Amino acid sequence: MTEHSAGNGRENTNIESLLKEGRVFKPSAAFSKGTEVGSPAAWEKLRAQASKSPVKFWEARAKELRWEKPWKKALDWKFPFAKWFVGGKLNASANCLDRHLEGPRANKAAIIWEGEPGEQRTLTYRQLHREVCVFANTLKKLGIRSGDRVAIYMPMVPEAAVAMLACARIGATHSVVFGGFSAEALRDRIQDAQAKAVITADGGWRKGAIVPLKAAVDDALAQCPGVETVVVLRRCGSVVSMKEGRDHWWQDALRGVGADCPPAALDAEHPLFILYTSGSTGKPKGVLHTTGGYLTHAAYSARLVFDLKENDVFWCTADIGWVTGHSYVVYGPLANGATVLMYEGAPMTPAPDRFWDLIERHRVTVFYTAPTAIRAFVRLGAEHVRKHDLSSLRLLGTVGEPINPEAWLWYRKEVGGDRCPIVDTWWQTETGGIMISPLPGATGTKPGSATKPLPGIDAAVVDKDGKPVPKGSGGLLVVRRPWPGMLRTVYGDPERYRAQYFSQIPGCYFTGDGARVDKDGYFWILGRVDDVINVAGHRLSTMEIESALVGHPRVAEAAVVGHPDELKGQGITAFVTLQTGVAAGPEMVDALKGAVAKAIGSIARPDVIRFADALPKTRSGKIMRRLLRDVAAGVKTSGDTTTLEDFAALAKLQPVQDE
Ligand code: 7RM
Repeated sequence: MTEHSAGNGRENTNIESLLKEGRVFKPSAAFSKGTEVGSPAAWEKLRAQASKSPVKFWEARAKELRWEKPWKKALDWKFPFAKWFVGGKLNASANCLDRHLEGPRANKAAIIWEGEPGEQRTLTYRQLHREVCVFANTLKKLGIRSGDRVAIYMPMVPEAAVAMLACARIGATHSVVFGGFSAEALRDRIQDAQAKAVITADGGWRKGAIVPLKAAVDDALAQCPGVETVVVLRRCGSVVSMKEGRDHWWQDALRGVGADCPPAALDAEHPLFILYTSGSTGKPKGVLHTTGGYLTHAAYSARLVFDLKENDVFWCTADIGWVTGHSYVVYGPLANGATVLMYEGAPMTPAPDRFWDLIERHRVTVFYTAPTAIRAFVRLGAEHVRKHDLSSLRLLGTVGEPINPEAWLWYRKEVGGDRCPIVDTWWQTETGGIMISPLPGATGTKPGSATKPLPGIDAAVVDKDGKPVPKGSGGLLVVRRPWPGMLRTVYGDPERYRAQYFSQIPGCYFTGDGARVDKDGYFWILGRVDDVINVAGHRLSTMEIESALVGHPRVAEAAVVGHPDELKGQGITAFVTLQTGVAAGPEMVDALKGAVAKAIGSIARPDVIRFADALPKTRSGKIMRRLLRDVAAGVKTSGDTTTLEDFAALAKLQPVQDE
């Protein structure tokens, strides 16, 4: 099967002809009727308004939030540093909680949660508010103050959202670290953010086993003297060690703590969170987001793109350790007073129909997931989906990587019953919220295209000089004007912020993605043009993996590239040169994979390790990645190889059988 085929041959033929037709899927009149932006004309009106006076447009969106004090200046733009809603004061947790307690939403479900083993809990807005207030007071009691950084390393349980919102309530900046990251990755992030406290759990359930989160925290903290306080949620009941004076059980710490906790009135530019993401160079970057602009963008995009209504049950399957979990599990939907479903565990546990079972039982109406998950479901077969009544669904979404049209069409037919629009949403950790996406009641969709920039977002495809490329040609995806949800800096490293995002294309924010725009103005994302690879929707830096490999005492040199993978989008191939005299073999393969998992986490474990006597290099000593990518993809090498320092190197590359 090629990367872009799925299902049986007959289905494929139909899909092929369907794609050739260039069919546009228009929203049904019934769907459009109930939406805020319900026609191409309404969309165009909004877009025109936004491009005529973008700052005014965003001010109107910001006014939909609750402010303690109005701003004096909507945008202060000193390239490449932006400040939005300067002088304004607000609190993100008050916008997500207190605001909804005044009307009928008070007793509406905010979070419906299901643990992997099957436990269920529902927290109304009033209950969630109370939990956040008590926990915020607990953090204060433990010495956490406004401006402190707090690392959150939690499973997908309601307390993860409580921890984030409690930090936001008192002005502590949270830095959520994905629970799948290793102790070393956690340590690096804690150190870089200079976190003073860590909020974690004894463990979390995944694939029927306990992920030992607290043990990883203990390992990490051996090298983080700055951490004074650890709060540990008792989730699994597993045995963990507790360090006297430093570690506190969550459930014990909040005993006797009151629920009266007025939200701190914070500057619009107060740092709300840091989230680490992989870039093309060096260690992960701490992407910094602030309060007013981020929340404006998250709330506006959640409402328009997901068409959130009072009766919706919105399920975004992302972990809170990723930006998608920040913006579309927590801040975006809760700012809109929506009901979110939160699920702790793996999609195939205990059976391949777990997701569909969840949708059926909780009557999920809007479902947002990753193409890699959809491809895994395609492979398992539609019978698991068909066992369930998914008639509650009315809208589907995807995020994280390009979706191949076959998976898109399967999603639409098998999950959406041919009745639900699909929103393919393009955005990044750095952008804070969705940037390019259909509006479901207005935009005709083409399978595989994220369609058009949201009103207010000035995205374009340009060449290296920043000049727009002709329609239909590939180029670099940039954003030409600041937007409220944009990152403000790389934490502690403004120069890196400038170099990474604002120095490559004159006057623009550079996304790192390639794209093309078709004759109808639709954007087609072509993937990363830098050394970032996208494995199952997870962003990984080839350099980080390389540095984990060369950290092994027997490794002389390593080069990591992505190869096409039917399921994960990209897989990881590592080319390794060992120290002289070290034998390559299966033990070495295991040792190296283990070294990467230890340094970063299992998500970064290479699929294939290939040993070489020498890596192919240019005269200036640069590893020829393009060539290695071709080798890894199993295709004949193309292009010019005359700059190869060692022609023999290519011939010597030996595949080592894997798994
Ligand atoms: C939200 C998120 C960002 C990178 C981005 C792209 C890729 C994300 C899409 C997509 C094609 C999409 N944040 N990407 N969404 N590619 N179509 N709809 O994923 O920071 O982790 O990754 O993901 O390459 O630059 S992220």
